[in-house]
Amino acid sequence: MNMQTMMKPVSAVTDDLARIEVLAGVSIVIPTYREAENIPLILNRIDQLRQLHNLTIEVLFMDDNSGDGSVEAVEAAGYDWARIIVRTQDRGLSQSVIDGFRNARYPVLVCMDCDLSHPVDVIPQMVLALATGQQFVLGSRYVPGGSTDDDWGIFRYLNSRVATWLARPLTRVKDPMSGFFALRRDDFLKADELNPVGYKVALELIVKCGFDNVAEVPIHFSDRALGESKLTLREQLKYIKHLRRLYIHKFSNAMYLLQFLVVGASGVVVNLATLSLLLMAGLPAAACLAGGIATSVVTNFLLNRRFTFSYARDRNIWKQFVGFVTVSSLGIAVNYGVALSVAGTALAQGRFGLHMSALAGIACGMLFNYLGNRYVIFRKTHMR
Ligand SMILES: Nc1nc2c(ncn2[C@@H]2O[C@H](COP(=O)(O)OP(=O)(O)OP(=O)(O)O)[C@@H](O)[C@H]2O)c(=O)[nH]1
Ligand SMILES: [Mg+2]
Repeated sequence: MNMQTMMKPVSAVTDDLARIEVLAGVSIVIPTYREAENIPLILNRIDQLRQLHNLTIEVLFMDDNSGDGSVEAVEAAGYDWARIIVRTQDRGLSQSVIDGFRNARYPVLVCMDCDLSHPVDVIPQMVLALATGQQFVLGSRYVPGGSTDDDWGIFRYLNSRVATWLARPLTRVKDPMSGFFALRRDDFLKADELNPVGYKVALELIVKCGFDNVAEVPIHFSDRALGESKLTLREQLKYIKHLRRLYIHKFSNAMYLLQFLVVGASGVVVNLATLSLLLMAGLPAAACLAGGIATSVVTNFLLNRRFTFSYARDRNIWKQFVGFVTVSSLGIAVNYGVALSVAGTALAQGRFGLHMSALAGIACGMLFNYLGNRYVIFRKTHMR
């Protein structure tokens, strides 16, 4: 759901906020790494907001041991509602935020960056949205009224858009990559086990808390003026790993099947490539077909163990291999038998005759596996 900017006067917003006692008190969690220069600036902005709306707030800087004067900067600001927690283990942006939420004391949790990219003045709107039934509120760049600084290059824009598009099956919101969001502490505490990697903590929470009512408040996202970006290519690659975890969480069985099919498809390529190599080495057709099958069985096994069924990776690999081959053996036998028979016919006389035979074998082996499972092993029973 998209929330347009509410054109209410400041005093009306303050009154609205005062009425929602259940949500009295906002904990603002700010993950930091080397942001000493920005700390006084953001505290100053938050203080102005606090006074304007008479807000009860606390600010928690979750710092990954920057050692750049961040601790001193928080102390020097002298606000009794701001503190900094220096973390020395399990470093990372998402982990810091989750840690901060666990340490927060108020019923509303807000997360924002320290580099002044996120406008603090939409925080009241976020709190009001939570009070009117929304479960999660994003500060969004991609809803009407939202924007980014003009000097975003095409690469940065595309990067952000592709990342959002990859998350579409997980959530329909327009800006799930945003680092600026609010939710209720109670809902956070009920979340399924959280294990994000990288930067996308809002996406993690939307998926793991199973939120349906997500509001997006338009924001203008300003580029950082001071300090350095920590968003490296390595961080971005972690996103793929994070997505895989979230897809498995949301689509469990379908994801296992999908990965199994992708591995199966890779097996076809391995089979045909091996076949070509053995043919070039001058081996007889029967050996080439057998070699292709054997190699693909091994790569299929290794890839399924590493990706499809990675939860069982710590068990004995040899036992698993024997089990895998046993389960697939009838299909393998059919594959080999059909490939050999086709190879012996006139069909296999052309340039890629043996490859066609191998493909015929693969198709029949797969069909056999499927039919065997569907009508024998997992058949439906009829009860009278
Ligand atoms: N605790 C902690 N905070 C981090 C870490 N990496 C980044 N941050 C903080 O997370 C926020 C977002 O990081 P940024 O470097 O601004 O990432 P970005 O906004 O995607 O990219 P730029 O704005 O271009 O720099 C900032 O407040 C950082 O200080 C980390 O490893 N640990
Ligand atoms: Mg930033």
